[in-house]
This record gives sequence, C-alpha cells and structure tokens, in this order.
Amino acid sequence: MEIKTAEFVKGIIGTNKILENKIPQIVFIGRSNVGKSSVINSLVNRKNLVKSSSTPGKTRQINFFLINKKIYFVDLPGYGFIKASKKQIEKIKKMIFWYLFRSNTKFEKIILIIDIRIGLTELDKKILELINQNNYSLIIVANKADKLKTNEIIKKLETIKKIAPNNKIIQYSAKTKRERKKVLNLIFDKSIIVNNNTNNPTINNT
Ligand SMILES: Nc1nc2c(ncn2[C@@H]2O[C@H](COP(=O)(O)OP(=O)(O)OP(=O)(O)O)[C@@H](O)[C@H]2O)c(=O)[nH]1
Ligand SMILES: [Mg+2]
Repeated sequence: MEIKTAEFVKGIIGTNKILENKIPQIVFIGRSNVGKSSVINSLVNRKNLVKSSSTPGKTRQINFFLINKKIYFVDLPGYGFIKASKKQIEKIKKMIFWYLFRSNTKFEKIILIIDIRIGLTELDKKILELINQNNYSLIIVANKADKLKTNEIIKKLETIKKIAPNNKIIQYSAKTKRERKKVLNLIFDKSIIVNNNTNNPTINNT
C-alpha cells in the first residue's frame, strides 16, 4: 500500500477518547534513539512529520498520526536509556506499559524497532515476550542497516533470528529507505482491507 496522506492527530499521556475509536493502530516501539520517529518519517515519505533528534528521549508522548485517513501510526517514546531525570524515565516507562498492556487497546500490529548493530537488548527481549504472550502481530525492524556492510547485516540478522525465531525480522534504514516497500508490505500484510468507499477500515481477522 502506498502512503498518500499522513497527518499528526494528537499526543496523549494517558487515557483518551482516541483509544476508543475504531481506527486500527500500528504502533512503533523500541529503545530510545533506535530511530522510531525516523522510521515513521521515512515510511510516510515526510522529512519532519515526526520529531526526531540525536538527543535520546525526544519523543515524550504517545503520538498518533493518521495515515491515508484510515489507520493510525503511533510513535512511542523510547524505553531504556534516555536523557531525563529518574522520575521522568519512570513516568515514561509506566506510560508505555500502560498503553501496551493495560489500556485495552487492540493493536493491529506492533513494530519493534531495534538498532541492527546492537540487536535485541534484555529489555527488548522482555517486551517481546510480553507482546508474544498477548498474541499481537509483531514485526522486528532492524534499523540503521546503512551503518553495516552486507556480510555484517547477514550475521546480525541471524543472531536476532535465533533469539526471536517466531517473529518476522527485516533489515531497514530510515536514512537510505532501503527495503521501504518491503517494510510497508509487511506492515499492511493483508490484515487490513482498505475499502475506498468508506472512511471505516475493515479488518480482516482471518
Ligand atoms: N545512519 C542512520 N541514522 C539513523 C537512522 N534512523 C535514525 N537515525 C538517527 O538516529 C537518531 C535517533 O533517531 P530518532 O528517530 O529520533 O530515534 P527515536 O527512536 O525516535 O528516539 P526517541 O524518540 O528518543 O526514543 C537521529 O540522529 C537519527 O538521524 C538510520 O536508519 N540510519
Ligand atoms: Mg522518537
């Protein structure tokens, strides 16, 4: 599916009406600084729709972007290391866990972004386990592949695959947009039938 429109809707920090509407949510999660915001920008082909920065901890809210007027891309703050006070880090961590596991939100798909050079960290593994327990459809996007040579990419992907044998893993670069089409195809992988005659997306649960 090609992305035609992308607009910022709102950022939330707790319960909100936006969680109750029926628009499917595709959520992007991962450690701070792995490139969640950059990946969203590159997928929607916009340079600055989502704020990204070299300072870890740029994203502080749960940000909703309406894509093709039919689906939300949701950009989360990063977990793990961010430049913020202990209190703030704890607050963000709580917010992420609430949204993912206790807010009753039904996700269409979860996109776990990692830095391909670092692979899955202990915290990634913990979150991965929880996501798999909840039976969500998950894709691991190994970002920043432009920083590695082809043979190194293959090795890193093999290691990640060993740790997460049941999940789809794909290399990506938000910088070069290599494999952009593939990532988009995976994200929209038949689970959503776009009905052009109505604003209501139809979910195909088969
Ligand atoms: N070389 C390279 N740099 C990237 C890539 N993706 C992101 N970056 C850089 O990594 C840094 C962090 O990117 P962000 O998109 O802000 O990361 P984030 O995961 O949203 O960070 P938080 O919001 O702090 O959690 C920025 O300096 C980006 O330019 C990539 O594919 N390749
Ligand atoms: Mg961000």
